[in-house]
Amino acid sequence: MWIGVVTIFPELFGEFLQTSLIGRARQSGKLEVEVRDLRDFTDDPHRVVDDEPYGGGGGMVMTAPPWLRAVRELSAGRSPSLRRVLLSPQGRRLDDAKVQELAAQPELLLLCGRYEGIDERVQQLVVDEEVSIGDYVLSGGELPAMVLIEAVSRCVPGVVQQASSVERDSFRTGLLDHPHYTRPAVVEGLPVPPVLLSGDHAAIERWRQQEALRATAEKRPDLLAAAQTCKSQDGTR
Ligand code: 4GX
Repeated sequence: MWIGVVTIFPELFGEFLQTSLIGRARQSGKLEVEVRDLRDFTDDPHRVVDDEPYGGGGGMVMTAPPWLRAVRELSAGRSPSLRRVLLSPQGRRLDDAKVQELAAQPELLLLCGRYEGIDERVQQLVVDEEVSIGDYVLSGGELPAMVLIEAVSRCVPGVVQQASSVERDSFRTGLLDHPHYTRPAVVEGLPVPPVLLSGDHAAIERWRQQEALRATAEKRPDLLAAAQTCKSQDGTR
């Protein structure tokens, strides 16, 4: 999978792209990430990318021309299915379904805005969809882009070594994860649930399923309700 990123802070992506799962996915060639500086697409010597808003009101707005150049230059020679995604609080909220949909694309181009946002005509001309990572305000689209890259990468075949761990991930099953334990067996007087030491794999599986259900009912009852609706809609009850 190829992911392009346009930002005025390309350095923010450095360590992130070299570390752990993403670093390995890039080294193995399963993932290619091309981060470009928006300022490289300006034509003035001061590399200015913002201006005052028409209508006043303070704050600054990113100007359209560098974005149009950047998106068009990075799109050239890419597949026609390239999805151009703007990260913004006005976008559709990112969830597991959207992550899987984006991961199924061979190519994504992520636009990371700053300030009050980007001239609206950029959206009209070169953006396919707007995605938000949640209802809170950040200072730029870079962290949202990293969130999206990390979530999407996990769905690219071969990126997560153990495919079963992706299938078991919360949300893929419709449930939250069950609790996890590792050594030592007792932590400040708290023991590991004995079933996990029993060696009875069927009993362990039942316990995990039951704990996943319990955790979901307690922490995210809305997920259980949604899973019920899905099941009754697809007719499997
Ligand atoms: N989920 N922000 C983007 C500037 C901006 C505004 C409008 C384009 C259009 C955010 C979020 C988020 C803050 C990133 C404003 N760029 N992005 N930035 N929550 O809060 O995605």
